Amino acid sequence: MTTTEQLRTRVADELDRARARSVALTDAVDDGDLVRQHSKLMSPLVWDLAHIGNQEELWLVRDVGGREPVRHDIDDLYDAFQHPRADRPALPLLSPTEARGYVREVRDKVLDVLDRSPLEGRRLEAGGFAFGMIVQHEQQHDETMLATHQLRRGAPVLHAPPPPPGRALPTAEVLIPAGPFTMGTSIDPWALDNERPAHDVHVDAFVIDAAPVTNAAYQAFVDGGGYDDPRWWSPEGWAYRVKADLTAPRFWLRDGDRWLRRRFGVVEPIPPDEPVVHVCFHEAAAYAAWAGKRLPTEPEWEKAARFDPATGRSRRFPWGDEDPGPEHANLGQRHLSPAPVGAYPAGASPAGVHQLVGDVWEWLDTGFHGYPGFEAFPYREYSEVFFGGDYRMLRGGSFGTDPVAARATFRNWDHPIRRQIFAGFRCARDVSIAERSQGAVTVATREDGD
Ligand code: AVJ
Ligand code: FE
Repeated sequence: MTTTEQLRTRVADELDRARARSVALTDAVDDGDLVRQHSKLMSPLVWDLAHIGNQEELWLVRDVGGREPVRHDIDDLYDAFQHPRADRPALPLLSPTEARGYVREVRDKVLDVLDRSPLEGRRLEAGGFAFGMIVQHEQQHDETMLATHQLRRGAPVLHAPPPPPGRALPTAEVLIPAGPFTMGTSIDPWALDNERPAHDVHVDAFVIDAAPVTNAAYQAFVDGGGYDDPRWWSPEGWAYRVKADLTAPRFWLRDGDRWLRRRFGVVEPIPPDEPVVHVCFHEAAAYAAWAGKRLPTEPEWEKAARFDPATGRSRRFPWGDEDPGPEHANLGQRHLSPAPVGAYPAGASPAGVHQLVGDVWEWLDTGFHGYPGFEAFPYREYSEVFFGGDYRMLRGGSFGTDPVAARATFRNWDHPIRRQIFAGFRCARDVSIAERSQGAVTVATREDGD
């Protein structure tokens, strides 16, 4: 088989995998549930489904394929910029049956377009980029639909085995020595525009938690009055904490003197060793201040996740360049919760930082901007129009993120008040003078030993 034929097969497999997930998420509920709005923050599931098909039609049927529109009359309905999520249920949307027929018709044409594409030459087609972009788009909406399922009331309809057990980590924190590293990528063929280009960034020495903050650790903050003490909160965070009457992570329920949580329709005790999830940026930053730490910056996170001190180069993933397997990370909705800390020793970075990829998106203390040399491609509305807005970066993906959109260069962002996403965090801090010299000794020793 030629390389082009291998790529064609890979693209077809990825398209199939994404579609199987979209179908499972939408077949899990009845038609009434598909058209209902489960939260003002979310679209009806049937909007996501037809929007997935419409994006696929725009880029793969019309642009790459040069074909006639399948349904030119619905572009406006499924343009996310035309209608805020809260207004979408009132639109004359395709019915569930029509939406299913529409995405099937588009997909049939796309498989034909794929058969005829050279997968090289034109930038949109080279390396299968447009197909990869559309696969990632569908998987991102599948994660959004999973968040809608979490918001939905009623009996559980999604099922998955529990995550693997955790185990104790050798250290709670890891020191990352000062120095430059390569951030972003210019070579990953399916990397989106905001991950490009690769560029060198100097990062001062810092200390980062070896694992995300757990429910038990976060509960100490809650039970210790953290939500009642403005000292820990930024002025903006405190204003939101008061306005929204935040008292604990979203989906936590007080039951006498203990806490429970609701997770995809199941009410259960909160597992102490799992990363906390469904906290907003302000809650994450308040916890970090209470703990005497801070949130990492985006360059710090990416350096912790990608920098290989033995070679000086940046990896695709903390464990190396291989695609994620079930031993590396909790991704792809294989489980319906984060996994306990220590569950993925094979996924740790060279420095010993665990669970950077998978489990929970991690809030970072950095806004959304383009890298030096950024160029919008193929459309400004994916990234560029959000630069400089009221957003904070999120990295690493969650248990609901597919591996195809979980590269260590992948960038996500959201408003700092959002809690319905599968987001948690880990803390970082500056290094003390004593640690700085200790860190230098550790690095020198390692280099001497090589
Ligand atoms: C990158 C996750 C913020 O869901 O709004 C989906 C991805 N862009 N359709 C979002 C996206 C267009 C985007 N995030
Ligand atoms: Fe979209």
